[in-house]
Amino acid sequence: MDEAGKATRVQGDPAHPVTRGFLCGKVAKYLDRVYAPDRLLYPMRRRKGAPKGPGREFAAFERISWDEALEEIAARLKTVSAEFGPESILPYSYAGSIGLLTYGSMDRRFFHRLGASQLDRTICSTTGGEAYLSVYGQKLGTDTEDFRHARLIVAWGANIHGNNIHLWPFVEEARRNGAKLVVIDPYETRTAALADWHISIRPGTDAALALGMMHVLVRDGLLDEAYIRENTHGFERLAAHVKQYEPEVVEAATGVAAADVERLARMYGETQPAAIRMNYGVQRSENGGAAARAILMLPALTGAWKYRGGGAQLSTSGGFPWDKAALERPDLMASSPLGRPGRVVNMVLLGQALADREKPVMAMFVYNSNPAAVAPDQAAVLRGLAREDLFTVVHEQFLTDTVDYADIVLPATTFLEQRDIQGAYGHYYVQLSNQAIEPVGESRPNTWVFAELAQRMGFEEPCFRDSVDEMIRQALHEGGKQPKQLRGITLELLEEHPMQRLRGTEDSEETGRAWLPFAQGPFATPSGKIEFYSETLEAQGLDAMPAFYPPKESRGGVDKDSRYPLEFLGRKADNYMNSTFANLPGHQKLETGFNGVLEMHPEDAEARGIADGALVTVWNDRGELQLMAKLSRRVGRGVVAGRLHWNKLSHSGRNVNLLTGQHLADMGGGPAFYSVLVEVRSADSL
Ligand SMILES: Nc1nc2c(c(=O)[nH]1)N[C@H]1C(S)=C(S)[C@@H](COP(=O)(O)OP(=O)(O)OC[C@H]3O[C@@H](n4cnc5c(=O)[nH]c(N)nc54)[C@H](O)[C@@H]3O)O[C@H]1N2
Ligand SMILES: Nc1nc2c(c(=O)[nH]1)N[C@H]1C(S)=C(S)[C@@H](COP(=O)(O)OP(=O)(O)OC[C@H]3O[C@@H](n4cnc5c(=O)[nH]c(N)nc54)[C@H](O)[C@@H]3O)O[C@H]1N2
Ligand SMILES: [Mo]
Repeated sequence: MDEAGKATRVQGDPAHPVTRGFLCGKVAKYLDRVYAPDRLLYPMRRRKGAPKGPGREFAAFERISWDEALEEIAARLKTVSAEFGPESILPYSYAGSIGLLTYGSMDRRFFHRLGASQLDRTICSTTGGEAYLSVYGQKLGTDTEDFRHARLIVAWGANIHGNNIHLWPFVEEARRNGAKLVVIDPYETRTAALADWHISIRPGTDAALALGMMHVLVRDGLLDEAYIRENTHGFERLAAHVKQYEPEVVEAATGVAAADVERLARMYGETQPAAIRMNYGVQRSENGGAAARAILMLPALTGAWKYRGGGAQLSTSGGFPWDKAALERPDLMASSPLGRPGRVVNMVLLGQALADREKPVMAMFVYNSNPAAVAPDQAAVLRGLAREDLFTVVHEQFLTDTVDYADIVLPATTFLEQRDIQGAYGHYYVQLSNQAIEPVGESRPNTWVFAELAQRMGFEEPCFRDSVDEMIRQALHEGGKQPKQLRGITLELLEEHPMQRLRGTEDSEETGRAWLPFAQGPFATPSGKIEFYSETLEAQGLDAMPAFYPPKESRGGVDKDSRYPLEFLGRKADNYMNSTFANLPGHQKLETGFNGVLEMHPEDAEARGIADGALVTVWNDRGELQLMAKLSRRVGRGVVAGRLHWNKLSHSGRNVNLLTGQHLADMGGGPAFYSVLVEVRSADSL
């Protein structure tokens, strides 16, 4: 920080055991964001007569004071609630700056007390999350720091180098000691390009590959029988079930040669420790829950969990037993005008929700999210956001695609301008994230905004006056019985030592033995074991054991003669965070060569008379998008790929989510961003 209180440098903490002082390229340039000339600095109101939608940027708005903004919002929410019922108010938020309080605390209290619709936050991880819980009962996984001990690492739908760079040094360390890295991805990511073996799989067919691997493991006895006997449920039925997934059957489904299925299974079954890094790529698919379940069962068959550096990691978030009830206060729903919990709206189905006339959404409050760019079926979403009878508030750092549709815009702080507490989904440390600088301009944190609004709504519960520090203490169960993982972790301790390992996840000092999450039971599942067979899912009408069905919207799907023969991957950019950073020149420069581009296999391009660099139209029933063709063997035949960006910075004013749909995955209500069919033509042909 300089004398004027301006931050001058963002750096990693060299003492952090996972990140060890280095930052990803996006955050290393974070000050570009904090002090960007186009940052939102004060509240604004849409000018009378200025239509909703892109094009006018700041000219669409006039500056107002916080008082005016909050008064107007409170007044509008009261009228909407009185006229249409409180459930016609919809909060819309996702991760934003990822701190616990910023993610969900005062905001949840506010909407619970209001009686608003509840948002089901499914857009990222709920499909895989439910899959994980159905098998293991808790979202724990191989410690990031332990990947260095692996002899085999399988990155399964996980772009480690692009999206999860802090794991990469541990992968490199393992490889220096002789480990092999295998990547299973329909796209040749940076990770795949660096791997020992890239298996290019047809999108949405991972369940077949995992079941085929099980087939080989069972057939050839590459199993840890003692581990299976002691720790798992339903093995006999699983063994019978996987007989049908012969390598040739798997080849036909996945495009992975039968010999490669054999080789992968043998490699996996014969190498210990073997670690699978699954990220959320696999589960963004119609059949994604089943695929995640099947993959996650592999280490239970080989007993990989017994070895340091073995097992699997999807997320470690289940290790953090925050007091969510104290933070979010769901009990307040009972004292709302509704007197009961509000209806639940799946955030993936925003387009539908905004078009619903029976149970209309009349006011929407967006924070921590940019749905105009990140939600699927963009045409439906934008149609909804453009409704003149919808009152929209957006709390943001920048004039995003969503802000273009706002009635009231509120400026938000960045993580440097507020205090928060953080868990993780790739490690096991609780962290205090301190405020480094004063809020820039008139920006304010989420917690402040909802506390202020609560006062203006006349909410009298004392919890609406809780300070940030009080909420941090509540999250830690301070003053109550702390769960063993958080025992002794208090705000005072964090102020002194801002990073605390979750208790009980440390290696034993006495025996020197490693802490391993699933080396033995009991497990938090109904049977107390790892569930190959799930009676719980069966009772819900789902498959008791994972099975493969080709996604309906895929080349192998029901509509084989589809007018749309190409599978489309609308992927994340390596240098943005979903849509965050996409507006910053420095980040755009890093992404050079990929902005507004459609990657296409040369043979698919040739068949359509498309040359490298040509402007092409990519379309399906949901819309059409103009992109620049980039002929590339990063994608296989039959697959094309584009990347997330801001709509208004894209050639046709729309991004890849114009092509994605509101169809859901098989579990958890998650999106099927990667089950999308399209056709491509040269933009000047008809
Ligand atoms: N640079 C960067 N880092 C990020 C983000 C970002 O936007 N940019 N986003 C953050 C967020 S919110 C998340 S959730 C994580 C997600 O991190 P990841 O889960 O790694 O994210 P994705 O890029 O969605 O998916 C990973 C890979 O899955 C591949 N894939 C698509 N379909 C299939 C399939 O059917 N089978 C298989 N095997 N692979 C498939 C994609 O091509 C992609 O390379 O990353 C975080 N980190
Ligand atoms: N096609 C396609 N679509 C996808 C994905 C994909 O891979 N492909 N990935 C999906 C995934 S995994 C995810 S997680 C979602 C992410 O979707 P979003 O959560 O909407 O993610 P971002 O695009 O990063 O937008 C977050 C916004 O919050 C703002 N923000 C940051 N911090 C704060 C804060 O403290 N307060 C407030 N009020 N605002 C803040 C940022 O400025 C940013 O504009 O996108 C999904 N959409
Ligand atoms: Mo995500």
